[in-house]
Amino acid sequence: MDTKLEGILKAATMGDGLENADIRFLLGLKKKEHLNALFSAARHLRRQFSGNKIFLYGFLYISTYCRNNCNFCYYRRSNGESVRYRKNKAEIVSAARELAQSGVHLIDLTMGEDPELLKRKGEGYDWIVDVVESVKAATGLPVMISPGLVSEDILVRLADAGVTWYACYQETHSRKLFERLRPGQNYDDRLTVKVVAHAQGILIEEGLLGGVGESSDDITDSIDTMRCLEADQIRIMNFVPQSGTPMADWSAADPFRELVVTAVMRLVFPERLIPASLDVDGLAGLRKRLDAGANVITSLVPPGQGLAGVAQSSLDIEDGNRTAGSVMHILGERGLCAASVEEYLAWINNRRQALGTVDSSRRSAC
Ligand code: SAM
Ligand code: MD0
Ligand code: SF4
Repeated sequence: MDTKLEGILKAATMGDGLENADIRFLLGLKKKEHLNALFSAARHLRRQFSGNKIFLYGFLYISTYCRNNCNFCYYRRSNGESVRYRKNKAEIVSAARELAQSGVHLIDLTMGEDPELLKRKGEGYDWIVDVVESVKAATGLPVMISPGLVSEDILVRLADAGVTWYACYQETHSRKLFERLRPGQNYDDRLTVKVVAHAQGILIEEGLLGGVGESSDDITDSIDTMRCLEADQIRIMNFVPQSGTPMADWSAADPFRELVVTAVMRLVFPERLIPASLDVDGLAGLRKRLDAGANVITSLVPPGQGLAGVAQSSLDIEDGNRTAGSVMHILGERGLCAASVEEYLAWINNRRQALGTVDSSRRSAC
């Protein structure tokens, strides 16, 4: 193996972390033998910090209406082709219960920035807060909310309602690329809202899009920002072109982009949560994402309820291939197993204690 690569991986597995120059070097790996060494180092660190335990996240896209026009997104305001629905509280609670009974550790409530809710201002958010409280009461599980950009007073109300996670992905930390992806949206607002959520005691997930024109320097900058934010869960999802959108004719991302960045994230953040999402390549994409060091399986969607995914709005959902039951044999093949809910709650508590010791003023400078 290349001696430089060997040195970087050895230092990372010894817990010495990675310099930005090391990250750029790893992002440029092409040889199968070198990539396999990177993935093996990522799995070594996952084993060291989380054993063989994998967390499972249920996913409910509760409203697919959105006021924004993100160029990569199937549910962008002006896409006449996209499937639009708004689930009511009873439907959401029932689906959440089914997910909880299937063995997931968390319920992720995701939505577009729904104009119907937003025009009702505080009352619209009353509904979201009520849904969070009802899902928590019905399942006893931690809840992640992914509603897009929200104001500080809404985050305070969500924290009071007991929400555990806030997911709001920057996609990129290149302002130029951000504007191309999320035209008309404010880069700083979307970054700062995560700092505000953290200050409210809500754990945050930061996420990137892969294959949208980002450079290795862009990804290195993103990883630096994730360090600065002290993001508790970090991810990259390969971009999936969507019909009816300005990026429909883009070629799909290099499959290795998501895997290499996932493995590099594992080397930089050995103790954090890093998803293997079923929302990009479905169940068929799970093995390689686990082999790259992921320790959470996300986007588990109950069939038969008219629920959609994000990047893959329908893949593997109605045939029941995005359920906790459908991933167990793959975990077994890899010598992995689903964690218990208690182990997931322990991870959250440990993370909160670790955060308590971090100088939070640093984060506002990210
Ligand atoms: N509306 C909320 C928001 O924008 O934060 C939540 C919706 S969903 C969780 C939004 C995320 O899904 C985006 O931030 C992006 O990272 C991911 N996503 C959306 N469309 C995608 C696509 N075509 N390919 C890959 N990821 C996509
Ligand atoms: C996933 N489809 O985990 C979901 C979604 C939003 N918090 C998560 C992108 O892949
Ligand atoms: Fe709306 Fe979120 Fe899609 Fe952007 S990514 S169009 S904010 S649902």
